[in-house]
Formats: sequence, C-alpha cells, structure tokens
Amino acid sequence: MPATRTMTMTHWGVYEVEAEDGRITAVRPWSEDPDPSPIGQALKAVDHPRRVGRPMVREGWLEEGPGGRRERRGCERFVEVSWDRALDLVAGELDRVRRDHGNEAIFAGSYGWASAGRFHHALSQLHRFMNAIGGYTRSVNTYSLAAAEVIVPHVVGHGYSWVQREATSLPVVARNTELLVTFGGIPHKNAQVEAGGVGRHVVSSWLREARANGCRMVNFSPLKSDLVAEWVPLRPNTDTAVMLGLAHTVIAEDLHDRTFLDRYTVGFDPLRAYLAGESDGQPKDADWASSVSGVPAETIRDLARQMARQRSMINVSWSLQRADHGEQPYWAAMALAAVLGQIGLPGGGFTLGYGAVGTVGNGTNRLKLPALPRLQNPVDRLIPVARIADLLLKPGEPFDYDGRRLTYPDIRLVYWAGGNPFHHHQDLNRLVEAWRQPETIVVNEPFWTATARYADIVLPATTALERNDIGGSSQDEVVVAMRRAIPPVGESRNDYDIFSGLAERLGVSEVFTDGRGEMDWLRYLYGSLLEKNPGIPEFDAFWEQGLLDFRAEPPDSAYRILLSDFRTDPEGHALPTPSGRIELFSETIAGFGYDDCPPHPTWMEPAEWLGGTLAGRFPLHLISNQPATRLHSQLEHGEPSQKAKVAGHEAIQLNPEDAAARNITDGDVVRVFNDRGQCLAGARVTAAVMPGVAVLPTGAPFDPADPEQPGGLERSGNPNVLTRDRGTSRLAQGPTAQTCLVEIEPAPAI
Ligand SMILES: Nc1nc2c(c(=O)[nH]1)N[C@H]1C(S)=C(S)[C@@H](COP(=O)(O)OP(=O)(O)OC[C@H]3O[C@@H](n4cnc5c(=O)[nH]c(N)nc54)[C@H](O)[C@@H]3O)O[C@H]1N2
Ligand SMILES: Nc1nc2c(c(=O)[nH]1)N[C@H]1C(S)=C(S)[C@@H](COP(=O)(O)OP(=O)(O)OC[C@H]3O[C@@H](n4cnc5c(=O)[nH]c(N)nc54)[C@H](O)[C@@H]3O)O[C@H]1N2
Ligand SMILES: [Mo]
Repeated sequence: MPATRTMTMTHWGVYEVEAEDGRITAVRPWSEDPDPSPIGQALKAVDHPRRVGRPMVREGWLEEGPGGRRERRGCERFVEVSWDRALDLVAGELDRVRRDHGNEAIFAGSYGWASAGRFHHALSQLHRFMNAIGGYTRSVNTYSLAAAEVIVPHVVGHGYSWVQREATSLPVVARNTELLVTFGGIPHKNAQVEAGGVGRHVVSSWLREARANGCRMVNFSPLKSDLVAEWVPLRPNTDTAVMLGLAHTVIAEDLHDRTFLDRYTVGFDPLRAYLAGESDGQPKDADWASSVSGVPAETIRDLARQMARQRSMINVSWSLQRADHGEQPYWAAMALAAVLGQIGLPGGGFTLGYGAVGTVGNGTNRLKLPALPRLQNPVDRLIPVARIADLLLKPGEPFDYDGRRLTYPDIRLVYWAGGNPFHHHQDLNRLVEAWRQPETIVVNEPFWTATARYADIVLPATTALERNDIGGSSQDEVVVAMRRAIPPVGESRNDYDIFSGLAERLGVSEVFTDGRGEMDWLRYLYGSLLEKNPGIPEFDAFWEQGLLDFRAEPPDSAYRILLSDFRTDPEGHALPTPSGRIELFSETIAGFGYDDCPPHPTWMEPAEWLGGTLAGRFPLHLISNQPATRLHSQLEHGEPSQKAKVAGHEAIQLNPEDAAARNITDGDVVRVFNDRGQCLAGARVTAAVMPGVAVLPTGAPFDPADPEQPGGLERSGNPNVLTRDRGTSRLAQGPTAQTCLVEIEPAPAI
C-alpha cells in the first residue's frame, strides 16, 4: 500500500501524519505553527503493544456475575469475549442497575481529556448515550480548575471560563505591562497544550516581545523553569501569604488606589482590618509573609512599591488552586489587583493562568465550533469531580459544596470513557479501595491503562487516527479534516459504534444515533459551522482540502482588556455579583459559615507544608506538576515521554543540597514515600528546584509491584500514590494534589 498523508488535530497541535500499512511512519507539524510541540512524535506509538486488542471481561465478574470477586479487581486475569457477547453483557447490566436501583446508581461523570475531534469526543458520546437511557450521576467542575470555578463567580460574578475567555490579551501585555508578577510562572511546557487543540503556539513569542519592550518579569515558584524571569523561590502553597504581604505593604505605604476601591469593590474595610491584624492580632506585613513563605521581606516590600508605581500585571498559574484552601490564592490575587487599582487598564490587573494552556490571553474566539448534542440528563445527582473516592466509599453520606448540602448516591455501576482516574485522582491506594465498591465497572479505552486493568469489562476504543472527525480551535481559528490515517488497531471500535451497539440493545437506537453514521454526523456538524460562517467551502471541498485557516491578523479591537467595560461604566456593566462590584468580602460566603473558607482572602496553614509539624517526618514538599513530554498519561509509552525517563522510571527533580543530604546522585533510583504510599523514581539533581522541594510530574502509569498488596511499592513513578485526597474546602471541594509532603531515600536493592 502506498503511503498516505492526512492532517490531524491533537490537544498539542496540528500535524500531518504519514501512514503505510496501518502504521504511522512520520509525523510533521503543521507548517504554520511557529513553535510546534515535540509531543506529536508520540503518535507513532499509537499501535503500541499496550493497546487493548479485544473486548475483555474480568474472570470473577464473568463467572459470578455483577460484584463477583470485586475485591480482586486489578489482580485477576481477563477473558477475551466477542463484541456481541461484550455488548450483551454491558447492556444487560445497565438495564439491571437502572431497573433495580434507578439511573442515579450509574456514575458516568467520567472525567478526562480523551482526544481532540468534535464528533468522537468520548465524554460527549458517553453522556449522550447515558441520557438516552435515562440519565446518570454526573460530576461538576474540573481537576484543572475546580477551586477557581467556584470562587471566581463569588468575587467577580462571571464564571471562570468567562474570565479566561476575556483575559487581557498577551499582545496587550507585550505592549503595556511594565512589571509582570507571576505565581507559578507561565510554563512553556504547559502552553504546548490546549483542550480540543490549537493551531499555532504563540505564548513564547509574545513573552519575548514583552521582554524586548522592557517588561520586567518576576516569578514566584518553587521551580525555576516555570518562566524565564527573575526567580523568587517560595515555599509551596504560601502564595496567599505573599500576596497579602504585598497588599499590606501597598496599603501601609498609602500606595493603594482608594478611588478604585470605593467605586469598584465592596468589603475593603474588613480586608484592610484583617491585613492590619485588627481581627486576629497578626499584621500581614512583609515580615510576616516572609516568615511564612521564605521570601525575603525586602523583596516583598520592594516589589509592592514597584507594582504600585508601574503598570503591573499579576498572573497566577492554575496549580496554585490545586492545593489545600486553593480558593484563597485566587481571591488574594484578585484582591491585590484591586488594591493596586489597575484592573481594566491595558496591561494591568490580573490574569488567571497565562500559559496554563496555549490560548489563555491569545486568540480571537470568533469561530464557533460545533459540538455533539448531549441530550438532557433527567437525573439531578452530582459530585464535585474530585470527590470520586468519597462517592464510592460513603454512599448516603452528606457533603458540602458551594453553599449546598448534598448526599452521595449509592453507585452500583461506574462507566468511564476518555479519562484515566488512576492517572488523575489523588491517593490512588484509597482509590483502589473505593474501586472495590461498585458491582460493575465498564471502561472504553484504547490502551491498558490502570483504569482498564481495574475494570470488569474493557471495551477497546479506537484513537483519533483510526476514524474520521473534524478538529478545530476557536481561538486560533483553524478547522481540520481529520481523515482516518490507519484502520482500527486490533478489534477496537469507535466509542460511537460501541454506544450505538448498546443503544440498539436497549431500544434507543434512534434517540442516540438520530439515524446517522459517522460521515453523516460530520456533515451535520459541519453544517452548523457553515451556518455561522457563510462563505466557507462546502463539506466536500473542506474534506478534500484538509484544513481551513481563518486566522487573519486580528484588528486592534479584538485585543481584550479584562474588565475594561466595567471600569469604564461600573453601573452599565455592573458585575453579576450581589453587589455588582468586585467582592473583597462576600456576604454570600459569610452566610455559608465555612471555617475552611472565610468570607475574605485569608491565609490558612495548609494541611501539609514546609512550615508545619509533619515536615519533621516528611521534609520535602512534593510538586506533581504537568509533564513536559506528554499530555497527562496519554501516549506515555511514546518516544518523547520515554526518552525523559531516568533509569526506567519517571524523573524526580531535587535540589543538590537535598540530594547530598540523602546520599543521592543524579541518575539514582530513589524511593519516594509518605504515610499514604510509596513509589520509585529516577533522581535528577538540579539547582533549578529550590531546597525542600521535589518535583515528580504526573502521568507515569500506576504500576504496583504487587497488586495483591495495596499500599505497596509503585514502580513507575506515579505521584498520585503519595498525594492527598481531600477537598480544597467545603466551598469548592477541588483536588489538592499540590499539598503533599514526602521523604526520599536511595531505593533499596530489589
Ligand atoms: N498529582 C496530580 N494529579 C493530577 C494533576 C496534578 O496537577 N497533580 N492534574 C489534574 C488535571 S489538571 C487533570 S486535567 C487530570 C487529567 O487526567 P485525565 O484527563 O484523566 O488524563 P488523560 O491521560 O488525558 O486520560 C485520558 C484517557 O482517555 C483515553 N482516550 C484518548 N482518546 C480516547 C477515545 O477516543 N476514546 C476513549 N474511550 N478513550 C480515549 C486515553 O488513552 C487516556 O487513558 O489529571 C489531574 N491529576
Ligand atoms: N505538556 C503538558 N502541558 C499541559 C498538560 C500536560 O499534561 N502536559 N496539562 C494541561 C492541563 S490539563 C492543565 S489543567 C494545565 C495545568 O496548568 P498548571 O496547573 O498551572 O500546571 P502545573 O504544571 O501543574 O503547575 C505549574 C507550575 O506551578 C508551580 N507550582 C506548584 N505549586 C505551586 C505553589 O504552591 N506556588 C507557586 N508559586 N507555584 C507552584 C510548579 O513549579 C509548576 O511547574 O496544564 C495543561 N498543559
Ligand atoms: Mo487539567
């Protein structure tokens, strides 16, 4: 067969893939991408032996039926079955559970990034199918941004996604910002990625332009590589204290913007009293902030003065809010920006996550992309996404969430498609225990991830390269005809075909498919694109052409300044908060009475941090950040990810001081441990990590040395055997992966 070339859209960019005899032979980044991501090369590993070849059923489930030997999940062997048999089993079980326990006993929250492509989006497919059969218990918010998604609307009224969409454009920063102060940096590694895809990677070029224009950049991070800038190391999870210390200095030196505070905010008085120490006897001055964070007090004071005198932009990374009390650094950043009074001015104010993904603060957002309609979910039961283990371990128990008191439903069946909870969830040993509770766990997955290995029924799904789809980026305004590059690997099927087969067995074929096959759906979805963008080529021409690029240099009016309308006209553009203004104190949150989320930005000691007592036993703060060489756990077996391993394990970075004190040298295999778990990793000794901190990125597969021994040694270097599984607070219940202390030692010889 001659080689074929097709375009594809991935979460990390647009590529041309060359295929021959069912294999990907070459991957070339799209010619218009100025800074393409090397992660694309991993696509060559799409047919890796880790693929699930055929439908599989765990032996105990097959022999004893639902719930059979469920404590053996992850230990027992799987039995191959035909597709017909597998679909009969799954359809029968879905029907039993909904009849006996109601649809709320099905959890299909199924968080995860799946793959790019507007039609074959696994979660949309799953949710459409589940809605067709009567609904499911869902999850709300994201692992990425849970705390932000709940706190931001209390402060500025708009949802987080609005704030992200309206973020001050990077070109505006490049031209106007004199001082960029970031917490957690603007990591180049993260800007490679964008959910749903991106055409051009441009964050670095805008930062270069800002530097060329004389913008000073200061970065508070435990890790130097988060931004090329003046590096100010700080103890992890102490950003709130630094921000409060900055605000205190600004106010104490009478540099705050009273007019702005009067006109655009409510609650300055109680915040000021708290900063002054009137409410708790502790002024939140620079010396105090220094004692908490380890940042020199003079650095904080100097910076505060500079920030007040210059056009300054405050940026916070998403990682900050993935920690105990993760609501606070976001609230504190917005409050600090309000005290400085530059919100709504070009290049001033705050941004919640430049570089966290590729398109924050860049792009036009003019292109409205089509999505698969998900139908209505008749079941109104939910969990905050990171409460999955609690859900399974505590049926019937109450929990708090954003002012509501809810209860966990009694889940009998879990269905996952397009996500990897044994990648993304914290305290995986606890998840293993939770995973023993349901009667049935079904997973659609291309690869033998731990989530697949811990399931009862595994249905092999295709990847994006094995099907036809439409990819798009609304920010960058490209649309890609993702023509199938290779036939399905093994016996894998598209999620759409899997759910069509189940829908047929459950008598809802018409509802689910609308009578359409794959190409009919693509034409249908493209139709809505045509409707909104008249003049673009008809479907056939688009399909032939392979890629539409609408990006023209945006007019200056397309460059946004966050909250500039509100600044111009605070009444006409009042914020949708109860007061219509930025809430530095929230009566709503005060009304909830949560001791772990007070009504104004507040420093609270995290459950685990370098200043706490637990640091006596576990003296290193573990940062489990996003991996530079892959997206989460996806294609972890691919070349870019494998090349970065150390002695066959995920690399853990630590400071030379900490390494020497433990007799560890670069390249050694080490054991990382705390009371929750232990894993192996390969040491990378580097001064780019501050003393007292270790960095082990996420994504190595959960690989217990002995699955029969929960809590035993994990071999590949998955940080989530160490992280804690507690909500940020009763307000958001977001994940707190970044609040985690560990100890490290040379690995025992095995
Ligand atoms: N310790 C720690 N943990 C974290 C984080 C952290 O900072 N620290 N970050 C968290 C964050 S922000 C996130 S977003 C999560 C990410 O967690 P996930 O989104 O769950 O991670 P992925 O590896 O992207 O999982 C996607 C899965 O979908 C599969 N897949 C891909 N395409 C398809 C398809 O078409 N069909 C089907 N059925 N499956 C498909 C892939 O093989 C993969 O197994 O991790 C979270 N976990
Ligand atoms: N290459 C790649 N890019 C990705 C992803 C990926 O898997 N791979 N995932 C994407 C996803 S799903 C998301 S949600 C975003 C996540 O975006 P983020 O959550 O912002 O990303 P992280 O890499 O976890 O964290 C960024 C940096 O924050 C710093 N940091 C951690 N804790 C603290 C702290 O307490 N204080 C301060 N000041 N700094 C701290 C760490 O040094 C870390 O390198 O990234 C996206 N981009
Ligand atoms: Mo995320």
